[in-house]
Amino acid sequence: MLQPEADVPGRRTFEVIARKFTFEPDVIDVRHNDIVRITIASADIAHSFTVDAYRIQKRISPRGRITFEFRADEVGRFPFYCSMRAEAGCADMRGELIVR
Ligand SMILES: [Cu+2]
Repeated sequence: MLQPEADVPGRRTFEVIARKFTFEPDVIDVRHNDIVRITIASADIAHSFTVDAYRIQKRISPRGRITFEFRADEVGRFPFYCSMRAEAGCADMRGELIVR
């Protein structure tokens, strides 16, 4: 019998709100090799969720939401940020992915 996805060992699920000009939460803290599922919803304009070290570059439409998954296969502390520049404040949207 299939388990609900949230019950799969090693899967971590996060809901992130992107809004002018923050991510909430701004820390995503996981264990090495967790499968990390992130849903990001924009409360206003288009934003991105970008983690260079993990080659993640996701665009969220105005008031849109996206879900994606990756394996946290590299240990460390990795900045994430919004790469959109239509509004200057997006340059201040920063957070940290921590893989322990
Ligand atoms: Cu932004």
